[in-house]
Amino acid sequence: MNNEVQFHADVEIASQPEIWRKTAAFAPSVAHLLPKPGERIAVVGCGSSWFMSQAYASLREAAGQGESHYFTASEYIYSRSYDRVVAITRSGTTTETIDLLRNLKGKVPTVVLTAVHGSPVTELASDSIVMDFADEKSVVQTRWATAALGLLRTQFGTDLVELSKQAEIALAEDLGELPTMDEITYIGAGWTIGLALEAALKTREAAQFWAEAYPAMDYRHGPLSISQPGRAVWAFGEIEADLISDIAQTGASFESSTLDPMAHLIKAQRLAIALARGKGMNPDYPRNLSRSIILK
Ligand code: F1P
Repeated sequence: MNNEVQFHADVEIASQPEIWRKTAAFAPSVAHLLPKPGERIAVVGCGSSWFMSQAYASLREAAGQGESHYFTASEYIYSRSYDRVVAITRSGTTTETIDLLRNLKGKVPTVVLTAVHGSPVTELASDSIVMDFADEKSVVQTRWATAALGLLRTQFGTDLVELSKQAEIALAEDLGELPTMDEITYIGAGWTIGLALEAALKTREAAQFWAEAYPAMDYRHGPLSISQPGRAVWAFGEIEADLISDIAQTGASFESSTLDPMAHLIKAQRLAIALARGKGMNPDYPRNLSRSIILK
């Protein structure tokens, strides 16, 4: 037992096994609202919701379910045509996502994943999936992001109840020397690039900590120069042996896991909070950031 302050983020991160089980139970009730196999889709969001969009789009295309593009909501390409657009937004009030859904209304079928009943996006989207049980108090998203991606992963046969056991393992793992690093480069391939980007965003938001993220094979094309002793490279998913040995030659620490990458992300979330705690920061309320970016 320790006397550390418990942040909302601590509680929300620790609740992920339970939230993933709830998501598994909820998924069949909304499966008919998700894109059908063969549809050409775009997936959109901002911040963490954008990175989950990227992960989902990559998984869906790799699963052979159809061409799947991803955009941060402000960069949607209107000249392209899609059978359906999926929007992810915890708050349902993010300006760029609202603007996009307003522009698409009546032109393209849209479905929004949000945590808030009656939020503005639910008025604009053709269909809404509301996962209020995954909402959060912390400004920094953790369980929302994994619940949203988890729900979408059920389309490809992922068993979230089974994954919740891996989440428990990630919650119990020792962070070792990771909180003493002065920089972390997160890498991934395919859908785990979205997880790498999300992990780096967590440390920046929660702890103002220097973190970068790249596709694993592109890490050699420059980012490798940042690596040195006292810094770490963190891989989500399998990384080829040659790359691991190139990382070792830099003297950087290397973190990887045999857990499902979404469970491994939990360890990265925990690290972000540990880094914030170590700097005396409150990760629930990062400077210059609010729960939802509402412009104007
Ligand atoms: C997206 C987002 C978060 C970020 C912060 C501000 O929100 O950019 O990723 O951590 O909370 O908003 P949303 O559209 O998912 O509500």
